[in-house]
Amino acid sequence: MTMTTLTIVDLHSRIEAIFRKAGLNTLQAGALARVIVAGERDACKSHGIYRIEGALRTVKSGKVKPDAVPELDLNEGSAIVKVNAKGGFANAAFELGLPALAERTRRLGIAALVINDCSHFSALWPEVEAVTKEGLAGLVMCPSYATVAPAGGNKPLLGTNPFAFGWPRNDTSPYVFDFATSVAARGEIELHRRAGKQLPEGWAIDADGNPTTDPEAALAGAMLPFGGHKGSAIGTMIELLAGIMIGDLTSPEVLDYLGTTTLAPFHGELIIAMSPQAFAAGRPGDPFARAELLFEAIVGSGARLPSQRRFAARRKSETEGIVLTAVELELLDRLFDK
Ligand code: NDP
Ligand code: PYC
Repeated sequence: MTMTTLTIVDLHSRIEAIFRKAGLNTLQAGALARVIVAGERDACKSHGIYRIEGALRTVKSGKVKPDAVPELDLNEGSAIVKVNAKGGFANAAFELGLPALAERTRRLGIAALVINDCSHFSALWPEVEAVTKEGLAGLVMCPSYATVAPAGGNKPLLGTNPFAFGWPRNDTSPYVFDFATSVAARGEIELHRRAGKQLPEGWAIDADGNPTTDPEAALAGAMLPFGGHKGSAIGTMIELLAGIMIGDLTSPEVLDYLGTTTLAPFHGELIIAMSPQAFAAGRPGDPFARAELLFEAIVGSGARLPSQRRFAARRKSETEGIVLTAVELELLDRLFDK
């Protein structure tokens, strides 16, 4: 297979140009290009360039505003900072709200950023990593659309509801995990379908509620939560906190609103930031030093830390560039010419 290597900057320019040509303003196009390039750079294909087509489809459908300018509500005196995405993509709204979230967290020890009225299709680790760059721990979550059956149920009522956590570390990459609360992200099912590959067992049920390894049948049926009733409960918590509590749509409501899973979901997002020093104040030991002992013990036991694969891929891309297949390059050309 022919492969082409692009620099991170070149790939960013190409993706940004596709979005600008599709009518996105510079705020929206820049933020989307950053997150999609980050997916390719870190070898997270399920949220890389394959997502561009869906984003463009969503623009064309009118279910996202390509020229939205998000609005920040500082909500002074409160621990809750809000950004209304004004119908645009979540990424530009997050970039707008992050400095206020960081400032508020440093002041109060804990604060939250609520994003409302946004279209969201990306991975959460870029956001939780941005929180750790501020020296803060973070939790990020959002609903999606109803494609996951609760454990023991046979109807898709929950989203794939991603959940990410980050802990800052001195002089090294942060501790970050970020996963769908379904067995796998829906993007993974779609990538299996495109590659003509069967799914591993235990990922999905068909429209009649029977276990299936056929990606088509899984897309027509329901995905399963990770960890049985435990993942199901965490997925439900995300519907409550990042849907109902923030006055935004839950996954079934998103599906009703869109009428399809072929467009990027439209809902809200919740980001909670915490200052480890503020929480540990007055207690023995430095929280960051103590965390390092825990990480050392985990790695020393033979396990790897989450995101280590991703950070290794990032280091490689930063030195060697991002390798794309001929099919991926053709996709970029086709999307620009559309
Ligand atoms: P994965 O199962 O691929 O990975 C989940 C996390 O676990 C990663 O942090 C990964 O680190 C880590 N991990 C994997 N294997 C190991 C291991 N052996 N030991 C330690 N850690 C490990 O994630 P999903 O497929 O569930 O989700 C993929 C992406 O999809 C996420 O980024 C999520 O945000 C996104 N998503 C977005 C949605 C949305 O609505 N916007 C909906 C659902 C998912 P590493 O990367 O280093 O392997
Ligand atoms: O991969 O499950 C997923 C997903 C849904 C919305 C965005 N990503």
